[in-house]
Amino acid sequence: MERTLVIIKPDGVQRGLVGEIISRLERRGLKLVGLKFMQTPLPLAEQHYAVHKGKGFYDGLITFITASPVVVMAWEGKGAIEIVRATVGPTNPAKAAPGTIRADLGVDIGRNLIHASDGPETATNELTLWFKPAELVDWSRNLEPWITE
Ligand code: IDP
Ligand code: MG
Repeated sequence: MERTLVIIKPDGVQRGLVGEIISRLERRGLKLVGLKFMQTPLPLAEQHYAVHKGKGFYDGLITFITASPVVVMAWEGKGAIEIVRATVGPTNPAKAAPGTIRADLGVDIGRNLIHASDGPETATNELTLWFKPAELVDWSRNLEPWITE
């Protein structure tokens, strides 16, 4: 079953939106398989956003993501990566469709509340970067047949 990494960024934690964001992913039918609250060490932030190094927003992004604690999660489900990205919405909340997390809860591209892996390879790499194997939990939900055919 597919797994994806989701981070509630410092703005989501500071604004008290942790419950709201988790609730939206839970209600979508995805299964939580990893969860932790942490202050992001600088080297981890730099590794996570290595692909953006050299871009104009990079320094601000690193300062922002390490400024305050984050909630790091692993979510599992059929097509979880795409489903989470669609639930989150596009990078810029100003351009996101209402109904998405970024549109409903945010206004600014530099404060877009949430990170979600953008593909299978990224998901695998990011889950390995943020979680030790033992921190990801295999468990079964009795209602699974009522969510996925
Ligand atoms: P994504 O989070 O939707 O995958 P990416 O393009 O991978 O978007 O960018 C990573 C993060 O960098 C964004 O979520 C946002 O926090 C930040 N970012 C991207 N573009 C800009 C920008 O133009 N200004 C400020 N921050 C940006
Ligand atoms: Mg990205």
